[in-house]
Amino acid sequence: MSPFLLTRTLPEDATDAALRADVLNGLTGSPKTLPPKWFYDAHGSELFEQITELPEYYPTRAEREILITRAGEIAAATRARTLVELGSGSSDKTRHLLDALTDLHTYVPVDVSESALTQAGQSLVAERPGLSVHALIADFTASLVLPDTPGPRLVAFLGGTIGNLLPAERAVFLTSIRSLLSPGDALLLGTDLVKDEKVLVEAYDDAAGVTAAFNKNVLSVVNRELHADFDPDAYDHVALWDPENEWIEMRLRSRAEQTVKIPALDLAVDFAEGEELRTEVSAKFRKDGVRAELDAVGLELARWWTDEAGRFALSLSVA
Ligand code: AVJ
Repeated sequence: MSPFLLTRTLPEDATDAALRADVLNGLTGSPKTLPPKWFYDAHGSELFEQITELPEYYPTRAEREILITRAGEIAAATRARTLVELGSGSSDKTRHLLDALTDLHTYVPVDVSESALTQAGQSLVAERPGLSVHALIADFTASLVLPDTPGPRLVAFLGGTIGNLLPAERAVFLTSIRSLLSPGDALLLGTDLVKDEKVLVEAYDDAAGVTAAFNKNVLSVVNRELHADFDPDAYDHVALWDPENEWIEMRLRSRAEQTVKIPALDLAVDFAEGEELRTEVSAKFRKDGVRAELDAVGLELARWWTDEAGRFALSLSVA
C-alpha cells in the first residue's frame, strides 16, 4: 500500500482548451471579463502567497484563527476518516485540521496544480506516518470522482474561494459537492463576511501594490500561453465594492485606447480609453445567505464559527 497516490482526472491539454475558451468568450463579450482561476500560474501563486501576508488582507489570518480555535470541535463533530480538500494549494492551514482529526485514514487534496499537490503530499506522508494521501489533479468546479475511502467524509473548501463563483455557479457547485456526501458526511466551508466598505476595498487594493501586480499577472498568463501582446503597464488596477450584489470586483482599466493581438485565437481585441475588464468577483456573505444557499441543495447548517473580530466564517453543514 502506497501512502502517496496521485491521480490525474484532468487531461494534460484540458487547461489549454479551457483557457482559450475563457479568453475568447470573455474578451469578445461586453463587458469584458476573464475568470479569476487564470491568476494562478507559478508567479501568480507566489503573489497570492504574498497577499495573504499583507496587513490589509485579513481573510487568511482570520480563517487560520478559526481553524486553530475550532479544529477540536470540528473533529469531534465530524469524526472524519476521510478529509477531502478542494483547492488545497499548499495545504498550509489544513495542517491544523489534520492534527485534530485523530481518526483520519486518508487525506484527499484536490487541486489543478500538480506541483503543489506533490510537494504538499510528499511532506505530509513523511510527517504523518499512517496517513494515506491520495491527491487528485482536478478542477473542483468540474464533476469529481472521489477515491473509495472509509467514511465519514469531510469535504473542506476553505479560503473564501466560493466567493469567486457567481450565485448561479455557486448553486451548481454546491449541488455537485452535495452529491459527494452520504448521510453522516459534512462540508466545511470558508466564507468571507460583509463588513465596512473601506476594510473590504483596502484588502483588494493594498498600499504596497501586490494585489495590483496579482491582477495584472493574468495578462502575462494570456501573453505567455496564447502569445498575446498585452502591456500590463497600460492598465490600472481597480477594486470596488458592489453594494447590491455584496461583492468586491477587481478590474483592469485600460489607460488608453489600444488593440491587443491574440494570435493563438486569431483575435484582435479593442479597448477604449477607460474601458474596464472584470477579472474577479469576490462575494462576501451573511449567515442567513449561507444557510439559504446550503439549504437549497439539501445541506443543513449545523455549526457557524467566526474569528474574534467577526470578519470571516467557517460553517459546518451536514448531508
Ligand atoms: C483566494 C479567491 C479567496 O477572493 O479574496 C485575493 C483571491 N483576489 N486578492 C479572494 C484574491 C485578490 C482570494 N481567494
